Amino acid sequence: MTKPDKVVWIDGSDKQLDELRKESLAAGEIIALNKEKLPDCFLHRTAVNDVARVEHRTFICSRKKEDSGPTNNWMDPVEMYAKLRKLYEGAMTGRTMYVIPFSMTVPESPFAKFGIELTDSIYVVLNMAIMTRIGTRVLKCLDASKNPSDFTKGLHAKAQIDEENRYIVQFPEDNAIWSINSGYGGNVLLGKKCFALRIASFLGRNEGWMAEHMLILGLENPKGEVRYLAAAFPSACGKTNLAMLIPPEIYKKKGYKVWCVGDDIAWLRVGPDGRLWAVNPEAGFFGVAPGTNMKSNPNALLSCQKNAIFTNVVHNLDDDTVWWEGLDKNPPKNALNWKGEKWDSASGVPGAHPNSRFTAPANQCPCISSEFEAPQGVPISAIVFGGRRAKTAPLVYQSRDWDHGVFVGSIMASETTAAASGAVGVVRRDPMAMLPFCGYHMGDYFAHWLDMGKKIPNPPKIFNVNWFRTNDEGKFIWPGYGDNMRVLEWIIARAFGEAEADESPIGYVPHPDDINIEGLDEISLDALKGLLSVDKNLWKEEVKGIHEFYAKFGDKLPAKLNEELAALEKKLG
Ligand code: OXD
Ligand code: MN
Repeated sequence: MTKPDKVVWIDGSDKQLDELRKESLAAGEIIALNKEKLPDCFLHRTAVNDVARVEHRTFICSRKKEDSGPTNNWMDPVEMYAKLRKLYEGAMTGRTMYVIPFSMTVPESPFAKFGIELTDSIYVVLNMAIMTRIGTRVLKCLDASKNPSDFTKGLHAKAQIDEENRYIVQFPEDNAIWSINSGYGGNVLLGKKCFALRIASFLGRNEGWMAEHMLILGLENPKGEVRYLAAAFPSACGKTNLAMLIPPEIYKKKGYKVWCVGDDIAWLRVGPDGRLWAVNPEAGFFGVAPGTNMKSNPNALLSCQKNAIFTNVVHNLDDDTVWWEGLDKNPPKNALNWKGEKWDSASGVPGAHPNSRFTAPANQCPCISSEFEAPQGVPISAIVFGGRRAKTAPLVYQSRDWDHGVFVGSIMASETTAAASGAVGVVRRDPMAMLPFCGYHMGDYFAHWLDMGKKIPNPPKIFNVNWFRTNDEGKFIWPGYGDNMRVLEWIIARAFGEAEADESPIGYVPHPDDINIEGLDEISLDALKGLLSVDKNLWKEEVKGIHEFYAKFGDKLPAKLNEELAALEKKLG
């Protein structure tokens, strides 16, 4: 259909990848960076009209519309295939098609799922080589696999990068992904959002497991025990930062450490011991560059100092390094912006695109967990949901049980703008942070969560956090970053029955004394009390919003969630 001039199988060898880098350099698709300062790093610029995921052009083409649900775009698969075939027809003429066998999680893991991505972009091959396991090693495991649903077919063509004909389409019943007219990561690295979330969430429901938009981290205590949690936050709420958190000095002195298992996606299954076990299906980080610096996330920055690909950042021409807003206070003088134009930092126009990215191998992260590639994954003791709320949600609360926890996840919301002087931003409901990534009807997805609760003899405890409460001047009250460790400590202690809590209408909240604020000068006990308080009037307003949101799902909304909402209303009085 695509009629490439040449077909190249990707074997995953360094030799082949090196040759592809050379070809990509010669074609001007990537730019080599400073060999001493950023060894084996490259810069890429996407087309200016192709810089982010395109939710309005993303489709879940299940055979029946009601299986896609009210939160996804849908088109009849027969119609969609016909429409796309026309666009793919001859799209690779004059180009090479690369055949990338890839695996999500280590191919030898019993949880591994495999895919082939066909693409006409070397940039995609080079990124997939960082973000997934690729090549001959994968083909061997794919050959040995007996389950047809272990294999997903991915097709990507850049075509003309035409916005009007850009489609990111999942066909869940066919295990197929077709992406066309984009070259931007989230749309074209098919292992990530398209497969590991949209297709995998559908497979997980059929097979009794879960694919979630969650980071995974291990918290090591001074006794050397490591306890794991998984946390879901909407895009741009600091998941990568939390996954690689550096504990405050007082914790470091006592011997606490945080280990990163994953920063974006978790696949969760019930283990033989009755606990929920998580693997990170990815092999790398595709992180947002702006705002990443030695204070906000040194581990992320250190991860991308070699073998990394930078997309849409500033190019410092003096020494062939890269820069972005928030990296440091010294923007380069002689530089090109993300569009490749001469750039003057004094102009006030940002040099890097706000969604510019680094792609970096996870095993380069200084705090990568020793269990990062453990085939069975890590046992999860706590699940944490969170969003950006200026007022309503307290710093942390715990659900009463699994079903109530599912309710808490289902009402997740994040504000699109920071609040100023008491005015709150626009709330977008993003259940379990899966709004753009659920590969089937969200009402069925809630039902699957409730079902899973019955299948996990020893389920993790479920929590909600909000690092983003603001004061009357609109300033964040909680310092965030490394100090989030103080909240994680309480969460993990609660998960093991080692900490106290008070009851509130929305769930259990810590008593202010239960959160350690030693060495945290900017937060008084009074401020902490405020952060943990539950304002019944705000929550009554919240309930109205939840009713409206739930109405979307009609009779697909599990009765249990309506009961939880009614119970909340009653508790609020
Ligand atoms: C991401 C996202 O890129 O959630 O991880 O958008
Ligand atoms: Mn994400």
